[in-house]
Amino acid sequence: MNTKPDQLEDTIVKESQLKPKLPKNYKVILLNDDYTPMEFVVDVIQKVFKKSHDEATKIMLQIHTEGIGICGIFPLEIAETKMNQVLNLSKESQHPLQCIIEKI
Ligand code: TYC
Repeated sequence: MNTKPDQLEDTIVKESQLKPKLPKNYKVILLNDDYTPMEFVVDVIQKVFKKSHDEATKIMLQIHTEGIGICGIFPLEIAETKMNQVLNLSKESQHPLQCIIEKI
Protein backbone atom coordinates (compact mmCIF):
# COMPACT_ATOMS: atom_id res chain seq x y z
CA MET A 1 0.00 0.00 0.00
CA ASN A 2 1.21 3.50 -0.82
CA THR A 3 0.93 5.84 2.15
CA LYS A 4 2.25 9.06 0.54
CA PRO A 5 -0.08 12.02 0.69
CA ASP A 6 -1.78 12.74 -2.63
CA GLN A 7 0.04 16.02 -3.17
CA LEU A 8 3.49 14.42 -2.90
CA GLU A 9 2.55 11.57 -5.16
CA ASP A 10 1.57 14.09 -7.83
CA THR A 11 4.97 15.80 -7.82
CA ILE A 12 7.26 12.75 -7.85
CA VAL A 13 7.33 11.83 -11.50
CA LYS A 14 10.34 10.18 -13.08
CA GLU A 15 11.72 11.79 -16.24
CA SER A 16 11.17 8.49 -18.03
CA GLN A 17 7.45 8.81 -17.33
CA LEU A 18 7.34 12.29 -18.83
CA LYS A 19 9.43 11.54 -21.91
CA PRO A 20 9.25 7.90 -22.87
CA LYS A 21 12.28 7.27 -25.08
CA LEU A 22 11.63 5.59 -28.41
CA PRO A 23 14.44 3.37 -29.71
CA LYS A 24 16.43 5.26 -32.34
CA ASN A 25 16.82 3.89 -35.84
CA TYR A 26 19.94 4.06 -37.97
CA LYS A 27 20.42 4.05 -41.74
CA VAL A 28 23.04 1.61 -42.98
CA ILE A 29 24.74 3.33 -45.91
CA LEU A 30 27.20 1.99 -48.47
CA LEU A 31 29.66 4.38 -50.13
CA ASN A 32 30.84 4.32 -53.72
CA ASP A 33 34.47 3.81 -54.68
CA ASP A 34 36.30 3.25 -57.96
CA TYR A 35 37.64 -0.27 -57.28
CA THR A 36 35.08 -2.60 -55.68
CA PRO A 37 33.50 -4.78 -58.42
CA MET A 38 29.78 -4.16 -58.97
CA GLU A 39 28.92 -7.85 -58.63
CA PHE A 40 30.70 -8.00 -55.26
CA VAL A 41 28.57 -5.11 -53.96
CA VAL A 42 25.39 -6.80 -55.24
CA ASP A 43 26.44 -10.01 -53.50
CA VAL A 44 27.13 -8.24 -50.19
CA ILE A 45 23.78 -6.39 -50.30
CA GLN A 46 21.96 -9.69 -50.98
CA LYS A 47 23.76 -11.54 -48.16
CA VAL A 48 23.76 -8.90 -45.44
CA PHE A 49 20.47 -7.13 -46.18
CA LYS A 50 18.49 -10.14 -47.50
CA LYS A 51 17.60 -8.43 -50.78
CA SER A 52 16.75 -10.10 -54.11
CA HIS A 53 19.33 -9.89 -56.90
CA ASP A 54 17.15 -7.27 -58.66
CA GLU A 55 16.73 -5.08 -55.58
CA ALA A 56 20.43 -5.39 -54.68
CA THR A 57 21.38 -4.38 -58.24
CA LYS A 58 19.15 -1.29 -58.04
CA ILE A 59 20.77 -0.23 -54.73
CA MET A 60 24.28 -0.86 -56.09
CA LEU A 61 23.58 1.27 -59.21
CA GLN A 62 22.15 4.03 -57.02
CA ILE A 63 25.40 4.03 -54.99
CA HIS A 64 27.49 3.91 -58.18
CA THR A 65 25.71 6.95 -59.68
CA GLU A 66 24.84 9.02 -56.59
CA GLY A 67 27.81 8.20 -54.35
CA ILE A 68 25.87 6.67 -51.48
CA GLY A 69 22.88 4.39 -50.97
CA ILE A 70 20.74 3.20 -48.07
CA CYS A 71 20.63 -0.57 -47.68
CA GLY A 72 18.27 -0.63 -44.69
CA ILE A 73 17.12 1.02 -41.48
CA PHE A 74 17.55 -0.76 -38.13
CA PRO A 75 17.90 -0.22 -34.37
CA LEU A 76 21.51 0.63 -33.36
CA GLU A 77 22.74 -2.85 -32.44
CA ILE A 78 21.46 -4.46 -35.65
CA ALA A 79 22.72 -1.57 -37.80
CA GLU A 80 26.20 -1.94 -36.22
CA THR A 81 26.20 -5.68 -36.80
CA LYS A 82 25.29 -5.26 -40.48
CA MET A 83 27.90 -2.53 -40.96
CA ASN A 84 30.56 -4.84 -39.45
CA GLN A 85 29.44 -7.75 -41.65
CA VAL A 86 29.88 -5.54 -44.75
CA LEU A 87 33.29 -4.30 -43.57
CA ASN A 88 34.48 -7.84 -42.76
CA LEU A 89 33.39 -9.25 -46.15
CA SER A 90 35.02 -6.28 -47.84
CA LYS A 91 38.29 -6.70 -45.89
CA GLU A 92 38.40 -10.47 -46.48
CA SER A 93 38.13 -9.87 -50.22
CA GLN A 94 40.55 -6.94 -50.09
CA HIS A 95 38.05 -4.48 -51.53
CA PRO A 96 37.86 -0.88 -50.29
CA LEU A 97 34.04 -0.94 -49.95
CA GLN A 98 33.00 1.33 -47.07
CA CYS A 99 29.88 1.23 -44.91
CA ILE A 100 28.64 3.72 -42.32
CA ILE A 101 25.60 4.10 -40.09
CA GLU A 102 23.70 7.35 -39.52
CA LYS A 103 21.05 8.18 -36.93
CA ILE A 104 17.69 9.12 -38.47
N1 TYC B 1 31.91 2.20 -58.59
C1 TYC B 1 32.22 0.77 -58.57
C2 TYC B 1 32.71 0.35 -59.95
O1 TYC B 1 32.56 1.07 -60.90
C3 TYC B 1 31.02 -0.05 -58.14
C4 TYC B 1 30.58 0.21 -56.73
C5 TYC B 1 29.22 0.33 -56.46
C6 TYC B 1 31.50 0.30 -55.70
C7 TYC B 1 28.78 0.56 -55.17
C8 TYC B 1 31.06 0.53 -54.36
O2 TYC B 1 29.26 0.82 -52.82
C9 TYC B 1 29.70 0.65 -54.12
N2 TYC B 1 33.27 -0.85 -60.03
